[in-house]
Amino acid sequence: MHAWPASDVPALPGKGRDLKIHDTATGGPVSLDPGPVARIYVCGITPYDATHMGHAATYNAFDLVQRVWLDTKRQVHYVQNVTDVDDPLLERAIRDGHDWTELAERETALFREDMTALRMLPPQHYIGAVEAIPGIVPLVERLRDKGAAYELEGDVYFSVEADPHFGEVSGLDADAMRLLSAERGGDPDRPGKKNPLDPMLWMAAREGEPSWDGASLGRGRPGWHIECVAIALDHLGMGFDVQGGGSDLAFPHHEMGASHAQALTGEHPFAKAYVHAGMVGLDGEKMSKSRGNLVFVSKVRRDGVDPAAIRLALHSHHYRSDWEWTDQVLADAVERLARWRAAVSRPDGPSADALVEEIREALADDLDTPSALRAVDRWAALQQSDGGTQEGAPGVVSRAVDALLGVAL
Ligand code: 5CA
Ligand code: ZN
Repeated sequence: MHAWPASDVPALPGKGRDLKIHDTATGGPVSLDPGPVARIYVCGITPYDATHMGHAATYNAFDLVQRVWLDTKRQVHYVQNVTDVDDPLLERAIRDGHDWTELAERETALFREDMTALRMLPPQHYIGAVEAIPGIVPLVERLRDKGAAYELEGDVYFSVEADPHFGEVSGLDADAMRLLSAERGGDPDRPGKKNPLDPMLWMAAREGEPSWDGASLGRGRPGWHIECVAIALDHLGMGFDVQGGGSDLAFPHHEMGASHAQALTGEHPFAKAYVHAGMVGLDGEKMSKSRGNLVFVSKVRRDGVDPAAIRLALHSHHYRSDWEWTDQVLADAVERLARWRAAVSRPDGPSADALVEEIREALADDLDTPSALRAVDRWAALQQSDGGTQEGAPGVVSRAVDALLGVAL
């Protein structure tokens, strides 16, 4: 699939700091030490009801990871998927009487538009589940041949016991895993499974549902976790730097994905850090497709809000916290954007050197955007009170805010 156009990332004077980021698996901050090419996989949307502010907040966090890396003069190799065939997508298409491929295409197109408007950097490889099927089938066959997968009434399941590291990503106990598995696409109560947590790798063709040639697996369609594993291994390989997504993906999705890959290759780890963004809520509940309490980026854009203000609204909370989308969050961001724009509109102002370092320091410290915003606020306030006459300083601030925060002033 094609991704979306990249917005310009201005080069800044000096060099940024190395990123320290919270890793779910170790439960603490890790100093990432990527090579000259940093590698990141971020789970993409299931294309319906996109793009809501929860999605946008999660992609915002991983866009910042890349901006910090780019500022350290590294290249970034970024891969993202689109889950363009899966139970919830098919159910939605049936509910609304739409063709599932058209629904997926339309929603993916809208996501691309939203990402472009928000100046999120595009992945180099943007891969749909359907197009990944030819790569998924041999992985499932290999898992089965290694004894890490088994068949149940034509479906193929992964055996969680095949990976000695199973459980290390989420750190959850068996009861918690079982509950989350039932909530998030698993089938712990299906009779005949070796372990209730075992996830499906390949689902045999069902009447009236799309299916593909699965070679020795028979016709069917892929399970969810193996989709991301196949795409990540194909384009990044084992031991890439960051596996990203919202906190609802830690278990089972990222846990299972890591185990699939580790059982397949015998290597550990799948990713050096598992990074999870908090959940954005609306009216006291997690913003979710199933509840339908959604605020769409496209709707807010249509209402005339500058996408840069949406971006600032996303930055106003730390990526790891759970937070509420409210009208006030957006109104504050609109006001802040106007203040910043006024401050950079003059040819001179207070020195920008310290500010650039403050933004760099805040972001390198587990993407602390609230601190970064406060630093720019202080500079803008100083500008307002005529606190400096350095020529060109506003231009430096503008470029730094664009390069590091993805906000065009
Ligand atoms: N296609 C899969 C990943 S392979 C999927 O989870 N798709 S999704 O459309 O449901 O979610 C896309 C991303 O947005 C995921 O990283 C998910 O964790 C994140 N997300 C979903 N809802 C929210 C929310 N309310 N707040 C923050 N992030 C969210
Ligand atoms: Zn995924």
